[in-house]
Amino acid sequence: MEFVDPVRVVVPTRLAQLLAQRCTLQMQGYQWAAANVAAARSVLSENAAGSVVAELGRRLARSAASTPGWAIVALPDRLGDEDLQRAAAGVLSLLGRPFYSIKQDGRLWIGGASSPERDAASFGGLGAQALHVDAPNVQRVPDYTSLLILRSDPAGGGASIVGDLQAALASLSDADRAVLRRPVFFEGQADGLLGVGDPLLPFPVLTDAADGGRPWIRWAGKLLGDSRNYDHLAVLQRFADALQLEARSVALERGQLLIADQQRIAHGRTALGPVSPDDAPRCLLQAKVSYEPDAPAQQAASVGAGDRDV
Ligand SMILES: O=C(O)CCC(=O)C(=O)O
Ligand SMILES: [Fe+2]
Repeated sequence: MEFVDPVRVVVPTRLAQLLAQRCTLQMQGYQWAAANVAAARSVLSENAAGSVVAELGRRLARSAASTPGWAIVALPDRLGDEDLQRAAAGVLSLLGRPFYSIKQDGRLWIGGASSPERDAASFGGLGAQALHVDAPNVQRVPDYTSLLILRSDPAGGGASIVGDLQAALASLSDADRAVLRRPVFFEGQADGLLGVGDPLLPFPVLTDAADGGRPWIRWAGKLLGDSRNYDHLAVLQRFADALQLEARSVALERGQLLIADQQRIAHGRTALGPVSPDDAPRCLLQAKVSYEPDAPAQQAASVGAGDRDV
């Protein structure tokens, strides 16, 4: 797998501090409170934030044809943990409405320190995690997912992996695609999730877009290990192999926020290193975003596209 050192979208300290001052972690149900979204967008429409908005739009806007579909946003690592969460939520609001799909004390940012007590391949576990989209088994897959690193793995493991789902799909035969369109696939459970519609089990891996846009690809590496999918194992394996060719690994530091458009990009991680009693473990948080076409970074990209056409 290729290791990449991508360009990071840098949020200047003053801007991050302003976001942390003007926003809270207050929720409205499972969504970040509307007052927070408004406050964040207001801070980011001034204060020389134009390049952050434009850069995020260039990497992540849905309307832009050839964007990578993922970004790493670098917030100042000396901000406190809560300020990082507020500032990161503000950045997410450039793409849509931040929310949580898994209720964990009603917090926007779920997760915490990694632990050997968790299942190795799960959130907060110590093992590798195969490429996947979060919540593939629901009616409305979260549009964007994000991971905020509060502490990287002291043993040097736990790199993030991203893989381009659409590129992998493009390399498959029509016959394989036809199999993936069948609503027969199983992965995990989806009870009690918020903001994502009802559970969809079984589900089609591939759902074409009604409007000719990008299809949804409900992918999780764990599909390969579920005996309910064994009739279609060969096709799943071909997709997994194609996706692996697209996989890139990136090492994230404290204050860095990985954002992935789940319509385009699957994510995962490499295994963490051995846990040591002398070091605090890796600590990371996760929040989702539902796409809003009028969000500032979505708009910035459409303006840019129009400019180029003229
Ligand atoms: O630990 C990580 O880096 C990724 C975790 C994740 O993507 C998940 O649990 O869904
Ligand atoms: Fe995930």
